[in-house]
Amino acid sequence: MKRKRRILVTSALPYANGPIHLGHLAGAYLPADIYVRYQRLKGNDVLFICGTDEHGVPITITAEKKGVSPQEVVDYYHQNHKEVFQRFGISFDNFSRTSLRIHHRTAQEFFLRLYRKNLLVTKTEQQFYCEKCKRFLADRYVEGTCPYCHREGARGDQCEACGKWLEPRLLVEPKCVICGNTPVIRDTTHWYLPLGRFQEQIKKWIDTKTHWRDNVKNFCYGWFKEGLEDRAVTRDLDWGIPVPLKGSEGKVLYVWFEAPIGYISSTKEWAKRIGQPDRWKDYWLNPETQLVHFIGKDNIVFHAIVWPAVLMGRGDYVLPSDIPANEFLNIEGRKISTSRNYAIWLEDYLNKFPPDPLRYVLTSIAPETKDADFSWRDFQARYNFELADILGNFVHRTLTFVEKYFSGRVPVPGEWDELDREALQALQTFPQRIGDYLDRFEFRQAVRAMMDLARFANKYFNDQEPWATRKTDPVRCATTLYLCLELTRTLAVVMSPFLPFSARRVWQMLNLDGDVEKQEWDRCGELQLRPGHVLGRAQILFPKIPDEVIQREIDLLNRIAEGADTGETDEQKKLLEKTKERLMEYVSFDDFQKLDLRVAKILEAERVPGTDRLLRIQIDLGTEKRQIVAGIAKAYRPEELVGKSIVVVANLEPAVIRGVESNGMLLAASVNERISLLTLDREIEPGAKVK
Ligand code: B3M
Ligand code: ZN
Repeated sequence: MKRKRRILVTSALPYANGPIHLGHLAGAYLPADIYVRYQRLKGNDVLFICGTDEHGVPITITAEKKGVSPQEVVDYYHQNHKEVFQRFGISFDNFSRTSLRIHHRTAQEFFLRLYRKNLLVTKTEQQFYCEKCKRFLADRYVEGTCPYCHREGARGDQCEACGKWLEPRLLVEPKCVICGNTPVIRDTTHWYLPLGRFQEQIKKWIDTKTHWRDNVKNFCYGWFKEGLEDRAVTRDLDWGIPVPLKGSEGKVLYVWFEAPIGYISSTKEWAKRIGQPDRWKDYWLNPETQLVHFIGKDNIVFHAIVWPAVLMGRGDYVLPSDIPANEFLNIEGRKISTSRNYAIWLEDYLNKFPPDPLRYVLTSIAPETKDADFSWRDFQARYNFELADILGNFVHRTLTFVEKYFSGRVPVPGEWDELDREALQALQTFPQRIGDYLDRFEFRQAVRAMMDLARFANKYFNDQEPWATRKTDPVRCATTLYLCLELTRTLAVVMSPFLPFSARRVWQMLNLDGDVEKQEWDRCGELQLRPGHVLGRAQILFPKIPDEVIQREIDLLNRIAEGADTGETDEQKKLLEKTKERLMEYVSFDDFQKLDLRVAKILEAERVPGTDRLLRIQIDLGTEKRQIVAGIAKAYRPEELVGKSIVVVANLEPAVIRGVESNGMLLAASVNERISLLTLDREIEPGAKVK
């Protein structure tokens, strides 16, 4: 038996100050989730840790700009991140938050430990101070021109253009971001981590990391070349973790000092939750633990240099074994810009499409070694021509063939021929090959190898011509379909890290016991199906996405790029709504008039396959016929709807719900699970306006 490895995987703690977009996913979350799901299937002891980063200037600035408290901002986004990650299938073992007491204590304890070991230096230095706002301008509170690359818009802590980490007072032409005033210089005292003292040790340690990605190593060597300097680990702010020393009122720990400690606090919270409060030590205080930090490239210096220095200074904690940092993701050839809302927000995506297609595409184009570009056309092509035409098609043709000609039971195989032996070989070798890529964090290659197995399977099906052998050589045909079903089963297992939702559906279609997620990766290529086993029903895994649907997404991005649409997500609007609600309870008549409410007659209704809530409804709107999807299947049977006159919002932006296009929304009243459709008091023709 191979020994179980103990692996602690973290994803960068997202700032709880804005929604999650595709760039975040591609950088720190999706690859981590794929890796973790794979390691679980390998039977390794893996723990997946994350949580929201709730301190620091990004949060307070967002709060000030929106006119709400920092607490409201982080409460909202913590919940929001938790939900969207879950909907996207990111399988954290624990999703914590840095505002918890357990984290405050852990971070303060780290600070004190370093302080007592004389590893923190006190210095009085000059900082920008805004006389109008009456405060020191920490980090992003001040903006100006970068002293190194001379580009404008550099923030106090970092220049995004050249990536340099800045000392705020070096900014040229500084401005307070809140009031726009030019700040003055004042003295303030802070604690500094003398990174220079750790340089040799860190460099030696990184020298041993021969397997790290070049981008990460080169970045670090760049820093060593310039020489590491003292870095302040405290700030003058009132939002954050108080410095645990006397006479340090008004000072908090620098967010980048405490946030990585959040990985430890989150592990502690997990251990408590499972009722084994000391279990976190098995990971953090165990030199055998493989500690893997998934991050975006803008976080490299903090994870590969500052954080290891803190851990080395502290002693007895495990150091990171791998830091697979990803480059950036662009959208339709442009840089993502959260301030201009040029992004694709995960929540918006999930309101229109299922998670797996995006998981597939983002992995196929993963920005592993260089920046990557996401485009909707490419998304559609990869979805339609790979997921649907190759993987989905193979599963579907296999299952429908068996349904039709073997009454839905696993056939009895005969002797293997040459092609069968190739299939057996593929079953044996592919899981290993895909796994090797994943172990090396080569996700693009891994997902391609997964698709190659599906490609191979299709070719095997074609070459064996079961539609012909069915009549000429039934045993040959049975053998072929037996192996196709085995290929389907193996595919379900190896696709599950990438496409967990679809893998589960394949498992159901095969009507197999247990969870696909609980299978053994190393044995998933062995023949396991019992002849005679009754299969489930074949379903279409990936219904094609039509051009219009994609065009709408492209148009939306273009409008945002041209400044014609704010591009704000539903949830950003909600947060604003929440604040507005208190001030304004009325909507204007103009606003009401924007809704195009119409009478519609229901022509047909049917369940959306694979859901228990959704109906696909064809309606007559007088001038046109349309399809809408409505979540009323628990309250209405399709038959009882036909012929009813209802009210719909005719100009609601179309959406794809569970792969089905919906062009409008019907109105219904609901209390908890009870639903009552709005119908009409007296007959009136479809298309009549409701006002
Ligand atoms: N909150 C920065 C970011 O979202 C950040 C990471 C913390 S990881 C300890 O880019
Ligand atoms: Zn100011």
